[in-house]
Amino acid sequence: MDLGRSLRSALSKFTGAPVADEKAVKALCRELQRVLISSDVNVRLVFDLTKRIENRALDANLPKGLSLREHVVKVVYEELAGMMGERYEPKISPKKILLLGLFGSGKTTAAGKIAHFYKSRGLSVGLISCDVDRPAAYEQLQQLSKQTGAAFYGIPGEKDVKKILADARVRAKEDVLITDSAGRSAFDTQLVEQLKTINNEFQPDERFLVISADIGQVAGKQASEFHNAVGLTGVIITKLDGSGKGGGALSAVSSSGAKVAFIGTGEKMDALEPFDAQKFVGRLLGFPDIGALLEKVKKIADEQSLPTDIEEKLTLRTFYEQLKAAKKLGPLSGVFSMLGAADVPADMVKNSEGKLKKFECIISSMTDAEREDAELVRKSRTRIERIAKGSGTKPEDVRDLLTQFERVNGMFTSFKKNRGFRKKMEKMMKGANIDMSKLGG
Ligand SMILES: Nc1nc2c(ncn2[C@@H]2O[C@H](COP(=O)(O)OP(=O)(O)OP(=O)(O)O)[C@@H](O)[C@H]2O)c(=O)[nH]1
Ligand SMILES: [Mg+2]
Repeated sequence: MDLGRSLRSALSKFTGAPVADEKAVKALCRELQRVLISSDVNVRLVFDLTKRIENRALDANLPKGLSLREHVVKVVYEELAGMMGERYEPKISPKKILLLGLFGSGKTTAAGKIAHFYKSRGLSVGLISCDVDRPAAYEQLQQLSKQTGAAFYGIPGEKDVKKILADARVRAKEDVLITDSAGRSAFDTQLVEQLKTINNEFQPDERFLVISADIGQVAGKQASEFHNAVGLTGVIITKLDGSGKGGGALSAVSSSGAKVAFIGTGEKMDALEPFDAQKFVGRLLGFPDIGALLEKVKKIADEQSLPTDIEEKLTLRTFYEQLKAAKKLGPLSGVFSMLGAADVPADMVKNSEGKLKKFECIISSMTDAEREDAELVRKSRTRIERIAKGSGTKPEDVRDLLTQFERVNGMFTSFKKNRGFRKKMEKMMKGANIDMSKLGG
């Protein structure tokens, strides 16, 4: 299970619990400990984090206007972001960048990606091959320069980095120059010596250590070692897409005092982004814009009277109204996890947003009886065909609606017994101006 999924599931257990109290906060903290430790976050960091979350969450002075649930979600988000680091904003200006790191960490790929990054922002870029150890390194970087449209400098077969850099110094006139260096299986004096030579000859503005996320918390130790030896200006964490230890790597680098500059999330040239801890954690938690979401949930919770007779059975009509309500609230998945439901299948969220209009037509072509009982429709091909015809859609569309409905119905059945979820749902429907008393049943 990836980190984001586990974190969302931990949070939704909390937001969906019948009561949000001290006991629930403690259970959430225990769950967070389990999740973070399995992402290889250092145990000490984890305990410090959950201690802070607990203290802040149970602080008697709740911020005005926030319920305990909302407050805790916010605290968890802020503390996680604080643990993962800060935000790097690369200046779009001429500079020299040296990439260094151990074998296979992703240096050469990162050189190509950074070239793409600055090229697509209008600067000219040159790539310099200073990996004099690995025979194919020259061709690999040359290939990436072709792919990204960057200039390429290097001397095939040359073992002296000084000569390569002296040649590049004369010829390379690009705004951004990126030097790729050789890796080694371990941090040793030979590697350090070579890096020092490159450093002297190239005089880079940025010295970025490239680390693969899959080494987890060892990344912190590595960052310190390299920093002490050659002085780092930042760290690039690659392969965050394929590792369950990304949380460990990020938090360890951040606690070592080094700054995470970029993160790599794939093999393609555009799979690199400047690191922004808040954005990163927001995405992990399923709230790309958590501030806005909290605002909305709060607004809805502020609405006073709740409808008294809530119909517990989900019908096609209530289903449709729910989709519509959730859509009004913004990112569907975020809303659902806030309500205490587990992740809504991603494909359904995506689909439902595009299909609302169609669903509306289909449902309006149904008889009252059909709206109340989806089984009537499912069992009858003639009904499906009639509804499709009446709504200007295809029988597949009607069946698609039924399938989506069934999936949500399953979720709904398991959550409707859950008071926390129901209350929120009622408020949400209310906030979206949907009159529950007129719906379904
Ligand atoms: N999934 C994924 N793969 C990556 C990422 N970055 C690099 N890789 C892959 O990791 C492997 C090693 O990448 P390189 O860029 O050659 O690593 P290196 O540090 O230059 O390796 P050496 O020069 O041998 O030390 C390649 O197969 C890359 O495609 C990433 O962010 N995500
Ligand atoms: Mg390489």
